[in-house]
Amino acid sequence: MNTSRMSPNVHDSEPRRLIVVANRLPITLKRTSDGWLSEKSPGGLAAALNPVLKRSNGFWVGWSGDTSEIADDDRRNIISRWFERDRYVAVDLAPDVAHGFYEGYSNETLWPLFHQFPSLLRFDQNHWTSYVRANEIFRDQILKHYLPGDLIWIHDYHLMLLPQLLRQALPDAGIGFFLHIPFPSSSIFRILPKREELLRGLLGADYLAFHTYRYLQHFRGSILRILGVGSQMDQVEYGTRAVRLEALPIGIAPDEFSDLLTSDEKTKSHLSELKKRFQGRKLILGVDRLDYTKGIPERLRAFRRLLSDYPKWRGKVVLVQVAVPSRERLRMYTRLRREVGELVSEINGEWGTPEWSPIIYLRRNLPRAELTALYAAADVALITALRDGLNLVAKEYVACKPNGDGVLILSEFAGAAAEMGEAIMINPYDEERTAAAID
Ligand code: ADQ
Repeated sequence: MNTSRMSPNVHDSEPRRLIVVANRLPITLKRTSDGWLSEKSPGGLAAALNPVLKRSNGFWVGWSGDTSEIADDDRRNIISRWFERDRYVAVDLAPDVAHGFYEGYSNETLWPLFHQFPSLLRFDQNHWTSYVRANEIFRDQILKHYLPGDLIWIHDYHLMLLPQLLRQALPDAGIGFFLHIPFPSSSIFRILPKREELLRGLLGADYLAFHTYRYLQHFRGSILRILGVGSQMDQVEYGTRAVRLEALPIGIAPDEFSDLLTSDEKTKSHLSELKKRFQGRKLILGVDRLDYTKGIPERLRAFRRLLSDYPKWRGKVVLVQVAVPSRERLRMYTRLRREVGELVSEINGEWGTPEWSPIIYLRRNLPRAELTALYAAADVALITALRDGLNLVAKEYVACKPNGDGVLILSEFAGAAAEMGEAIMINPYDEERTAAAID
């Protein structure tokens, strides 16, 4: 994102300090029997933002993942080292606040509703109270470090009240907000208890960005129907302020993948192993967080359909499904994990032979080198999200296929479909046609 767009009077020669705010820091604090352990978890956002943070002398505010509430010297020292070395500011959340905020309102209320699964929505007043409290704790931590002229850039659905909370304290601050998940249509959004509070929370920003125009339009529809606030395509007049609106799909750094493929020995050796192993067979790849929005059971059933309806593919095709467990404290996620495990063994049991397993299932996080080699080796990337803000896997796959020798099969319900019109589009609920698309 070009941060200068948040405010018209930014000079490129003097970058304003950027304060990135996200639910989690790209580092985790863990208590072990020997004391405290810091573990970096470099995701795409961290890789993209760390250089910008350094250049602007800014910092990143987020939760450390630790709720132990033990304020000993070692813990304090680690956290102050994070700030000095990495420019990371840790937000501390007590266990009950963290649970109600993260597992509760964020992931049992907002996540299912924003992905259009209203029947999965669970609302609990205590979770809401924790969500408000957590957003206030984030505000307080930012206010301790804020200097006039700083740009505050808030990420995602965990922090939808924060723009307004900050606006009340800092009427002139530049505040941007980016939503990484879909914004649902107003007919779905209005189901949400506390819908007015969330919309007012967002309108505290002076810059709001979404992955697609469709989400932006849904937001405009919601503020009109729920708050009676009209808007233009790219702007809302709210009170005495203007809030800019923009569709800005997130990108990846393609060089990070192509560099590994051309210059990293580990990646190259994984790739040649894979090529040897799958010689004479087509390799289909699925890569996801284990989340019900990603349509993994639907993908497995479409693959089963391919094997039953197109016998020529038996023994000739392998689906490698890599799924990293997530949010395992929520029942929906443990249920999904069981369902996926059962489907994989059913399909392998039904169609496999002593020489061939139709599905290889890896339920873990893969190191970048292995993931990149898999992307490069795959003949097809199969993305069957039932709803997805964007889907970075689609872009990562294409980045690993510089010669165009792969096929992207992409759900029309992933935000990436709005940008990647050359993919083969599928409706993941339509098993028969998804199988035909794979064929
Ligand atoms: P996610 O729901 O996490 O992101 P996605 O965009 O696909 O979904 O990003 C997942 C990332 O994790 C990718 O970079 C992928 O390489 C990596 N990953 C997934 N499984 C992995 C595995 N088993 N091993 C290693 N790496 C793995 C949210 C929204 C998306 C939106 C992004 C960015 O839900 O819609 O695209 O934020 O805004």
